[in-house]
Parts: sequence; structure tokens; C-alpha cells
Amino acid sequence: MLTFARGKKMHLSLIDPDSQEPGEAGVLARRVEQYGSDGIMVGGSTVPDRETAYRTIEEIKKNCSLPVIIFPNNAQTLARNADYIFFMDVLNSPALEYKRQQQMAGAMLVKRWGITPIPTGYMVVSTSRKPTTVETKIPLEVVRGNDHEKAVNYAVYAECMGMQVVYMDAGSNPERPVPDEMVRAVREAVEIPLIVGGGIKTAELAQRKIAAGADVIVTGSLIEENVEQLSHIIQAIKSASSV
Ligand code: 1GP
Repeated sequence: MLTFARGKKMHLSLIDPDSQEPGEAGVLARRVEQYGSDGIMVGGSTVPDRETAYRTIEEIKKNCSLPVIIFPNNAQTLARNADYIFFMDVLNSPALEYKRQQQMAGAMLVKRWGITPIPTGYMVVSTSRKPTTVETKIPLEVVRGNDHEKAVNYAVYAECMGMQVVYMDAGSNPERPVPDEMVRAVREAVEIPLIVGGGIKTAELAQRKIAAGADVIVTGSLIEENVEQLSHIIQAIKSASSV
């Protein structure tokens, strides 16, 4: 069972079904489990369809025993063979489609298929001059890396709404990750577990985010680029001291 808790340091591996064939995803899943990752997120902003998501999860499950969490882009790409889903409010999107409509379209599927929803306050933090993919796909009220007050307000809202986690995401392959100071500001404001992802490609960066108050680190692109490096990141997370 996958349980997030404040102070419980974890690592999640993001596998994007759009980036490799399902068979290759299975090979990567086996590697990340060996390195000590705690779960596999399946998704991204460009997952083509439900069938691709299903086949990717199928191969992941053949190759490892880690829990699989859907990281959804829309209701059309949910797959019945996942264990969990980050059931999201995109906190800084003004678009009803991403606040409510996709969630409503997906809710009955999640229930029917017995996927466990993890109510998630998801925030996109803009740290790059060139927009990341998520920034091009979803209408956003921009939260820049120094907009601590906005980030804190969104996170506190998520906590008051009863969401189980806050996920601060700089998007895939950003120029820089969510700044330490912003992670710290949000950490001080809420009690719920804090997930941080986007551009965390070294052990030092992972350690810094944990030291600033992140509980869970997400790694995506690096798994496709240099999966061996992941072992250092996971070791750093597990040995880092948190606040
Ligand atoms: C993106 O947080 C994830 O939504 C992962 O980002 O691909 O940069 O690791 P990276």
C-alpha cells in the first residue's frame, strides 16, 4: 500500500507512455524498483490514448511489484489496471475543464475500476523562459518561482479542501526546479505531505528539496536519459534529513 506522510521521504518514478514502447517501459520499471523507488507514476501531458496507457501499465506490472499511480492529463487516458490516481485539482488553472470537467468525466471510471484516488492539489510553477509542455497544454494563472505568497495560498487552499497531498511541479525538463525557498515557504504553511518534481536530476538537488521540506521527489526525464543516475538520487533522498 502506498502511504504518503509528512517526514516520510519517498521517490516516485514518472514513466510517460508517449516516450517509449510498453516493453521498454517494463525494462525501466524493473530498474527503478532495483534502485529503491517507491512507486511508478504513469502519465504526462501527451499520453495519446487509453490503450497506450493500459499496455504500458501492463508491462510495468509484469516487470515489477511497485504500485502504479496514474498522473492524468485527461479522462480519456485513464486505464483500469492502475492501482492509484493522483485525482487532481490543478490549483493554478482558471479553466473549468481542468478544475472540474475532466475530473467529472473520470470519477465514475475510477470508482468502477477500483482505482484508489489520491486527492491532490497540483500546482505548476513556471521556472523557465521557454514554457514546459504542461504550460503549453493547460491554461494557467502563472506562478513564478518567486511568487511564494501565491504558492502558499494555493497550498493552504488545497489543505483546507481536504486534499491529501500538494504537488509542486516545475514541469518536465524545466530550466530549473521549484526553488528551495518556495518549497520551504509551502512546507511551513501546510501539514499535508509535499511532492516536488520537475528538473530534479542530481542527488544534490534532490537532497536540497528534501532539506527544504519536500517529502516526495518525482523524477521523469532522467529515467529516459540516464536511469543509472537515479540510484544516487534515491540514496540521497533516503539519507537526507528533512524539516
Ligand atoms: C513532470 O515533475 C515531473 O511533471 C517530472 O519532471 O521530467 O523534469 O523529471 P522531469
